[in-house]
This record gives sequence, structure tokens and C-alpha cells, in this order.
Amino acid sequence: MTATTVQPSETPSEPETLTAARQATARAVDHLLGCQDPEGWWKGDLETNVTMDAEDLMLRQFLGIRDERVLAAAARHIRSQQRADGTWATFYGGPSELSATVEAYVALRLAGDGPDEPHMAAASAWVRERGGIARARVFTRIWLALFGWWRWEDLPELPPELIYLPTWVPLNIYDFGCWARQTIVPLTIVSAHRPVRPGPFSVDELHTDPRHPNPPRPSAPLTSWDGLFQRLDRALHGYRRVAVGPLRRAAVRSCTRWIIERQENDGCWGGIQPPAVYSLIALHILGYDLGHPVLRAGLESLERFAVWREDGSRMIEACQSPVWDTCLATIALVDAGLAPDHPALVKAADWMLGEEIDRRGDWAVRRPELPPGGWAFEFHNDTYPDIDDTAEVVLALRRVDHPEPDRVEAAVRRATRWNLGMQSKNGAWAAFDVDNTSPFPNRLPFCDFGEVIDPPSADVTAHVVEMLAWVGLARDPRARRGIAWLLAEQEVDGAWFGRWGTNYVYGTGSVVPALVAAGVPASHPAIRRAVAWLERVQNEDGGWGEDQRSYRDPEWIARGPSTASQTAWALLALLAAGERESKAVERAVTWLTDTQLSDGSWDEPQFTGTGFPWDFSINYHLYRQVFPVTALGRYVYGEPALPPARDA
Ligand code: R01
Repeated sequence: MTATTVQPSETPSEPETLTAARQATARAVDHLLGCQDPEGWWKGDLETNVTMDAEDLMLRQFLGIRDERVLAAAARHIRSQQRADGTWATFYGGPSELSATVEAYVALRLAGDGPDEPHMAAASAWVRERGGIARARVFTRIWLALFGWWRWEDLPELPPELIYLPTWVPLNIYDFGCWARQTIVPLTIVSAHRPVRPGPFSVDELHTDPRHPNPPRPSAPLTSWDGLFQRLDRALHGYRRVAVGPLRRAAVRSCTRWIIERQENDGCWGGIQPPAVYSLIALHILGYDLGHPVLRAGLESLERFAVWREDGSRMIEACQSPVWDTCLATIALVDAGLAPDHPALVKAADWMLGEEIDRRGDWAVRRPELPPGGWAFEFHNDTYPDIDDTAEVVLALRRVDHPEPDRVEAAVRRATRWNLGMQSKNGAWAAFDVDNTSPFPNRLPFCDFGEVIDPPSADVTAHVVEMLAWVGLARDPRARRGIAWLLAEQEVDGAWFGRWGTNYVYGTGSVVPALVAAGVPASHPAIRRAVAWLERVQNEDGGWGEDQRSYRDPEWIARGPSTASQTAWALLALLAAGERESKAVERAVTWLTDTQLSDGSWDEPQFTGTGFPWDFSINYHLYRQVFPVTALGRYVYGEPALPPARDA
């Protein structure tokens, strides 16, 4: 070393970890800035599983609009996801899953793969071994019934007359979470019509015994809830035989109107793929031809869910996350030291302001007096703004130094009023609705997949509490009720459950920063227990990882290979709890800086997002970037300073 580069001994040099973090943050910020769309938004791929691709192909087959180029590219993606044993999983590294394997297999057959090719024979053998089509979920069997590969009579009944149940009667459509509601209404039309457009081949190889393809399902005792709902289903099958005539026709018309009223101006439904697919099928069997404006716009909107890759494969996204990705990226960049009036941030804020939803949606059924003012997750989803996006957009807007502060504040005020109005009666917040907690939808034999209700969760409640702190309302009684609910919801080991992110690391990483922002001291026993839990479950390598299996098996809580997003969530909690100088934080920062790629990004094949716990997992491709940027940024530049309180 030459004399000129020697540090003067009286100025202690910066700790190595901090230097590395500073450099990693700068590279990560540059990478994130490079991902912004010229219009101001960010959008990472939203990867789920091959049922999306398979259902897209089956829809095209059903409607008679097969396209060989699409078929080949989608098949290429589906094949790329098949594992060595011939099966498919629903998340990276997950166990083989029967319904996904059946659907992917059928899709590949539509694409021309022969049943005797080794990869196909392996799949069908595994399906037979696991009980065949008869053991697949209801959605899968509905798809097969559309092609005559399963009997409609052997599916649970869901009558269109459901639409007539008033909102105070159990099982009315507003008792279902909005994603399930939008899926179920078109499916009532489909199951009332029981359409069959025979498939171009047989799938006998997916039955354990093709001569008896529909073995009876075991009945539950009459005295149990399940037994009662099985009876209800049998009664509905009986009702079906007499449900002809004016009432049925009027119910189908009401469902049709309900669906058409909810088509977005981009042609989609709710911004998510499944309701769009089922709405198109329902309308088509009612006689809407493919050239009808409603159908044409719907089909065009489906095309926008396709991600074409350089290798010639085509993946279908379940939905798109531009609002969510944009608010998270904005927060990350400000926390990582970008000037709050940086043009990229002003542009992002402008784009978010333009996305505010100013009309009522399904949420108004339970809150008719509440004025609108929130954000949805997607580009076009005006009927279903969500509380989580609204909270994070406010947190983002409050960080940006925008040239029109009054315009921003007015939007923030409307959003705050809307989120406060959407508080459930237990003091907490859910994603889309108020008090959507009915125990009945989950009992229906029809509902054997995913979540069908939208009860409050700790992660969303935390984001709202943090937002309230940032608009100066931490001491408002409504914020206090949220805080009390969060404190009561902590698990005995110190963690919080993660509903929309995986899993306890997400819950804990959301709640701790929110509680601290709202004034809970870092010395509070709840915060101490959370810190102790995070330190206890930190991986040897300094990171955190939690597999989707944690939703099924407590052995898997906080267990899994370290990932960038989950390490960042844990780090956010530790930093908020005042642990900046701890060994755990130093090891976490080192894990992030050591695993960063040369382009400033991170690899993350693991699925750390949650659509429905266990059943529907999401790999948000931008999570690996936005959360490390936020966490490293706070490590380098300190915790974000709350803006001065304003009058509520
Ligand atoms: C689906 C389905 O594909 C689907 C797709 C997206 C969601 C729910 C909530 C949010 C908003 C975003 C996306 N935030 C609360 C999340 C924040 C991280 C849900 C479902 C699959 C099967 C059926 C979704 Br049935 C219906 C829909």
C-alpha cells in the first residue's frame, strides 16, 4: 500500500459491512431504476403455476380458437416446469400436486404430446397411483367435464339462484371473498348449463379404473358440518331437476348482468385470470359469439396475461402487480437515499395518482355510505380496490416530494378515510372487504381449493397501522384498536402469521416496523419476543428462508434456504427494533451483499408470495429487488423519518 492511500489513524475507517452495504445499495438502486417503465410504473413477472397455462389452453380449445403458435409456446413452458418424476408442483421445490399434474398433462396432450411418450407416461402413471382424476380438485374436474372427460353429475352443485340471496342470508355471494365471488358467479351459469364439447381424445389413462371413472366419495356423518353440507349439495342436485322455467332463466339473466357490469374497461374481470376465463365460458355458452364486443374485449385482455420469453416459451400470469410493485419500489428508492424529488419518483407518484379509484365497487355493499378513494393491485380493477395497496401507496406518496403537494395530500386524505372506513369490527383490516368472515363458504363441497373468505390479517393490519402513523393518526382510537389487535395476534413464539406473504417471516417483518412507527417502544415485550424469534430462526449463512410448507406443517416454520426477500423482511424488523448494531443484522447485511449479482439484482427461484396459503403460491419477481433495497437502504441511511403530523 502506498503512503497516499493510508487512512489517517485519527479518522476511524467505516466498518467493512457498512461500506459493502453502501455499494450494494447503490448497485441495487441502479438496477431498480433501470426496471421502471417510461410511464412511471414498475411491474415484475407474477409467476404462479402451470394450471394458469393449462387453463388458458383448455379455454382456447373449448372456444374453438386453438392457435398453434400459442399452443407450442405454452407447451414449452409447461414442459420446462415438469420434474424428473413426471409431475408438476405449485411452487418451486414443492411436492408433486395432483390437480396441477392432471391439468398440465391434458394441456400437453392438446399440444400434441402422445400418451406413450416417456414424460407423459410418467405423469399419467403418477396420477393413477394417486387415485386419478377422481381425487383432483373441483376446478380441475369442471375443466374435464367441459370436454366430456368427467360427469357433470359428479360435481358439487352451485345454482345461479345464489345471486338472489339477500346480503344477510348465509352463503350470499358477498359472503365470499371477492376473488371467489367473481369466479363463482360465472361458474353457476356454467354448472347450470353443463356444456360438453367433446375433447379430441380420451384421457382414460388418468383414471385408476376407466370402467368406473367416478368412484363415490366417502360421506361424512350427518351430525357433522361436512355431513350437513353434503346433504345440502345433494338437495341442490335434486333441486336442479325441478329448477327449470322462469326462475332459473331470471337467475341466469341476473348473473349475466352481474358479470357484464363488472367487466373492466380493458376487457378483463377483477384484473385476475380465473374470473376472466370463467366469465368468457359462461357468456359463450349463453350464446355470446366470439365477435361480441364483451367477448372480444375479454379475449384480448387474456392475451395481456401472457409473458413471452426469449426461449420461445409463453407463461401466463394469474394477475399483474403494477400498483403494488410501484409503491414498493418508490418506498425502497427513497429509503435507499434517492432524493425525494428525483424525476423517477415524481413520475411514479404521478402514475399512482392517476390510478386512484374514484367510484364505488363491491366493497360498498357493506359500506354504502363510505366515499371511494383507494388503489387496486392491478392496472384495471376499479371494482376491487384493496386496503393493502391503498396503505402502501399512501406510504409511498408521503415519501415523495411532489411539485403539487395539495393534490397528493387530497388523494392521501381520501385514501385514509377509505381505509379507516374499511376497518373490520375486530379492529383489524382484511384485503378487500369488511367483516368477510362467514364460516359457511369454506364448508361447501364446491370450495375444496384455496381461500374463499377474506378475514382480517396481521400483514394488512400492520400496513394500515404504519400508514396511519405516517399520516399522523397513530394515536387515533381506530389505530389503537388495530395495534391492540396486532399485539393480541402475536404467536407465543414471538412471530406473526403471514397471510399474503410467506409466512411468519413476512408477518413479523410487516408488524414490527408498523408497531414501532406507531409509537410502540422497541423495548416493548412484544418487540423483544419478535427479535428473539428472528434471531433464533436465522439461518447459519446469515439469511432467512421460509418454505410454503410452513402453511401445512409447523416443522417448516421459518425453515428453508435463505432468500433475498425474506432476509430483507427480517432485517426490516430488526432495524425497526433498534438492533442495527447487532451481530444478527451484520450477518444479514453480509448475506445480502455477498449474494448480490453483478448487475445489482438477486436470484430468487423460491416463491415468497402467497395468494392462498399452501394452495396458491406466488413468485413476485420484483420482491427480490424492492425488499433488499429498502432493508439495505435503512441499514445505510437509517430508519425513514415520519413526516410531521398533519391535521386529520
Ligand atoms: C385466483 C387467482 O389467480 C388470484 C390472483 C391474485 C390474487 C389477491 C390479493 C392481492 C392484493 C393481489 C392478488 N394484496 C392483498 C396482495 C398483497 C401482497 C388472488 C387470486 C386463483 C383461484 C381463484 C390476489 Br378460485 C381465484 C383467483
